[in-house]
Amino acid sequence: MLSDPKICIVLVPLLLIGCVEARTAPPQALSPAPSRPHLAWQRGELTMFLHFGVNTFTDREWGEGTEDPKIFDPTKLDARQWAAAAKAGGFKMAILTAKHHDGFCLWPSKYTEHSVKNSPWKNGKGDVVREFVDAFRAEGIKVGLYLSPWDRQEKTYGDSPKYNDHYVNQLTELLTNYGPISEVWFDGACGEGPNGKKQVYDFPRFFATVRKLQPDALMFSDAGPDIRWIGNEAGTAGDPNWSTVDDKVWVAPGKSADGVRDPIQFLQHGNQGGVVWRPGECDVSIRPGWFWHRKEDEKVRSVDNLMDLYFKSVGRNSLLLLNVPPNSDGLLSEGDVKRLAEFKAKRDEVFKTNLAKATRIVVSNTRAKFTALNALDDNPDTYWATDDGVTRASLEIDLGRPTRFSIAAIQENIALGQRIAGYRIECLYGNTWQTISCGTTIGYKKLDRFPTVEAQRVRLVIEQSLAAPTIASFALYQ
Ligand code: FUL
Repeated sequence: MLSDPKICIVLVPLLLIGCVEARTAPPQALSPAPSRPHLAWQRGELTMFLHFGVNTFTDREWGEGTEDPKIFDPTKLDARQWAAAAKAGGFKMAILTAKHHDGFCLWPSKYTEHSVKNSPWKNGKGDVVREFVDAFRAEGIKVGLYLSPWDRQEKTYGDSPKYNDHYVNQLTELLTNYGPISEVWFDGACGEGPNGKKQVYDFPRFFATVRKLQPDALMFSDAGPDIRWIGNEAGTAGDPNWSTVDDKVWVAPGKSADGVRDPIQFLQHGNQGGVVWRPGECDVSIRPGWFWHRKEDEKVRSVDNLMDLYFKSVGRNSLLLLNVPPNSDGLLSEGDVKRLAEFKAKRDEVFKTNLAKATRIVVSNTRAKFTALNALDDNPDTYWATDDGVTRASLEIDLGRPTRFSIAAIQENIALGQRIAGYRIECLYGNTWQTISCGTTIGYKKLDRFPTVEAQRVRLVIEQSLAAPTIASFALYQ
C-alpha cells in the first residue's frame, strides 16, 4: 500500500509528527502515582496538630472518660490566635483532636452528653471545632480532624456493632457540618488492658464513610488507606523512604497480615515498587507531652531541634505533623508561638539563597523540552527528564566560581510517581569527581547535609531509577 505515492504523501508527515510527539511527550506516570489531594498534602510540608480537651485541665495525657465536663473552661479561647501562629510558622494544614481517648467531644455532638455542651465554656453554647475550622480557613490553612476510635467514656464501647454505629454517627457530624475537611486522623492507640473492653472497629465502614462524605479528604492511620504512620512519634522518617507500599503485607490498622516481620521497618521505609501510593507522616510534639502541661512550658523544642526534625521528615520525603497544644486558657502559650516564628525564620534563612545557579550545564540525556534548566528554575512544576529507557543519568553544573555549600536539596516530580532508587552528588577537584553525599530515595524532597565543601563544578548522578528519572529541583545552600 505504501508504494502508492498519494498515500505516502499523507502518511509520512503523520508518522514524523507522531515520532516528534512521542519524544516531546512527558514521561508516562508510573502506577501508583499520588492523587491530587496527596500532591497538595505533600507540598504543604508542615501540618500543625492541636491536642486539646479535658486532659488540658487535668494535667494528664490519657483521660479516663470519668472527667466532669465542667472542668472544661478555656475562658480566653481564641482559635484565631492558634491560626495566626500557624500561619506565621508556615503551616499549610492543621488537625484538631475533636475527641481524644477520654471521649470528651469538642463539638456539641448530639450522640453524647460528654461534650462542650455540658461545660461552663460559653455557657455550653460553644463549639471548638467550629471556631477552629473558621479561624484556620480564614488564614488560608486547610483543616483536618482527629476522632479517636478508642473511647473510654462511651457506654456502647466494647459492644462492637453499637459502638461502630456511634462512631460513624460522630464521624458523619464532623464531616457534614464543618465544610471541606482535608485529613481525617484515625489514631491506632487502645490501652484497654487484658480484661478491658474488646471493641472490633469496623474500619472498612469508617473509611467508606469518609470517602462518601468528603471524597477529597486523605485518611491517616497506622496503615493508611491514604497516609501511613511513619512508625514512631519522634518526628523522623526512615531513609530510604518510599511513598509506595505493598498493601498486601499490611491491610488494615492494627491488623498486619502474615509476612510483616517488622512493621516498624515497613512503616519507616515503605516498599520499593509497592502497589499503592501511601506516603508516611511524621507526628511529634513540640513539647514532651501531646497535651499542655504547665510544667512543660520550659521544655519547648529548640529551633535547632525543630530544624533537625524538618530535615529528617520533610527532607526524607515525608511530612511533619507538629503538635502545638493550646493551654487551659485556650491559647497557644507564648513560648510555643515564639518558637514557631523562629522556626520559620530559620527555614527562610537557610533556604534563602539557592547557590545552584549554573553558568554551564552538561547532561547525559534530555527528553526534548524537559531540559535540565527546569531543575534549576525554582519552579516545582517544571522538571528535567530523560528519554524512556534511560534510567542512569547525570546533571553537571558549573557554578561560575568556587562556591561553598553544605546542603543539597533534590526533588522528583512525584506527580509522575516516585522513581529514583540510587543517587550521588559529586564535586570536581582537579580531575577527580569526589562523592560528597549519596542516597537511595528522593521522592518529593530529599535534603542532604554535609560538612561545608567548596567547589565550582557539581553533579547529580542518578544511578538507579524505576523508569526515566524526573528532577523538579536540584538546589544547593550554605
Ligand atoms: C497516640 C495517642 O495515644 C496519643 O495520646 C496522641 O494522640 C498521639 C498522636 O497518638 O496514639
